[in-house]
Amino acid sequence: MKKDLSSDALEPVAGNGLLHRRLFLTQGAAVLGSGVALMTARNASAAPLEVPATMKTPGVPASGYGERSRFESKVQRITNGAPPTPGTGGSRTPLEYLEGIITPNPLHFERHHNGVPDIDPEQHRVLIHGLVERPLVFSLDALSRYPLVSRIQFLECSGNSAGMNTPEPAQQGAGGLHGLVSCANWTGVPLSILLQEAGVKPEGKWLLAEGADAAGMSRSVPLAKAYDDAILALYQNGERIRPSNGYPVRLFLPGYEGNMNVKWLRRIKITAEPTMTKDETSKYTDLLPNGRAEMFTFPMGVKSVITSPSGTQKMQGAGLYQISGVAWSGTGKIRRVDVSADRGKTWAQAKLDEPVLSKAIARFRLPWRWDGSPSVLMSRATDEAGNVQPTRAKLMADRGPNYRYHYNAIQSWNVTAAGEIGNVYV
Ligand SMILES: Nc1nc2c(c(=O)[nH]1)N[C@H]1C(S)=C(S)[C@@H](COP(=O)(O)O)O[C@H]1N2
Ligand SMILES: [Mo]
Repeated sequence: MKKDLSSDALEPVAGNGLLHRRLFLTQGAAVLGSGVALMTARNASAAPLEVPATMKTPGVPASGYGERSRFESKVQRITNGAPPTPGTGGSRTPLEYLEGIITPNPLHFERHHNGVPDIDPEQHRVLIHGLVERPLVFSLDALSRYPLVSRIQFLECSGNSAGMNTPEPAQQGAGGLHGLVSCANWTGVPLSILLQEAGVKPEGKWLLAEGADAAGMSRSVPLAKAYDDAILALYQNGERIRPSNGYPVRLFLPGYEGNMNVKWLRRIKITAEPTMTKDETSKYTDLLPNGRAEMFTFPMGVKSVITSPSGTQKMQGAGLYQISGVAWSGTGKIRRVDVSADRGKTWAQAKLDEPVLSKAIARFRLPWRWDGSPSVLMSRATDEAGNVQPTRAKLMADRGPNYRYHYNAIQSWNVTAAGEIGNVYV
């Protein structure tokens, strides 16, 4: 039976004013517009709008390479002060300023171990050697002639959200805390094609990937991943990869921890065993409470964060809000995201924007009528394999006080009666 939206659509479905996600369907949106003052549009007065100056003089001409509006210049990648050594460190995606699922290239997060090399694509070569029948060397031109594949997928540093293990919650926004994740349309050559051409010997089980930066950053990757969905990426959101993201070619391993996605790729060596490079033994290992350490944690866990409203922002008074955020999983698609406004006591299922893609960021939304009282907002993602994002308390209890890498716990935003929003541990 068809439900009459106007009669019950504004009944909360979970504690503290969470409304049903169907309000975002066309009919529901009309209810929102008519039945409730959205408080965003002011009543129009009878007088016509003034003719603005932009209608009286021609605008600037077309340009060779586009710029955003000068009024958007505050939207910047986030850096936490100068790094200890020039070239190390990185910058985070300002998640709270973005919408949809794609990270614009100039705002894709960066992580460099020894700066961004200035590589001439004419001179650059990629070597495939080691346990192969035919060692091969590729120019960029040669690589571009293979059949290309294009996929929208996220990339996340395994050190993302490591700031969540401080004793007191750091007061930063969504990007400052969790912005070592981005999502782009990556286009490149399937690595499987190149490996078949080189002819991997039966003993070959792993590969070593090495970058052409001053860090000589290198990681071991199981060959199963290389044959599955690994690509040598040449394009990022339709244009050549940015220097900071690996120009002219990077290894892209969908869903795997950021570090393995070797930028400025120059060499792939087929090996029987992992090489145990400095980059995989000195970092990215998780020391557990029982004294054992886990290494080679490859797929990133299921995770989400509410980006609006979120830390450092301010509520604009009681009324109707749209909760919006991002969710992703290194295992596959996001199946659902649930949202709580009462510190996790009750939950309501959020609407997921289409398309929901495998190993990509998914955008979720839920209407919320805030009554102006103190609240705690949380989002909990579930992926198609049934993995559920854990609470921070559970994750830290299971993984112990040293846990920093691969942090994927539920983020909680505290909302005070004054409308201040802050990071809180739950
Ligand atoms: N050659 C090389 N590859 C690299 C790195 C590096 O410093 N050098 N940083 C790694 C780390 S730790 C991460 S999280 C990702 C970051 O990719 P991005 O800078 O494109 O976001 O690249 C990885 N690949
Ligand atoms: Mo990283």
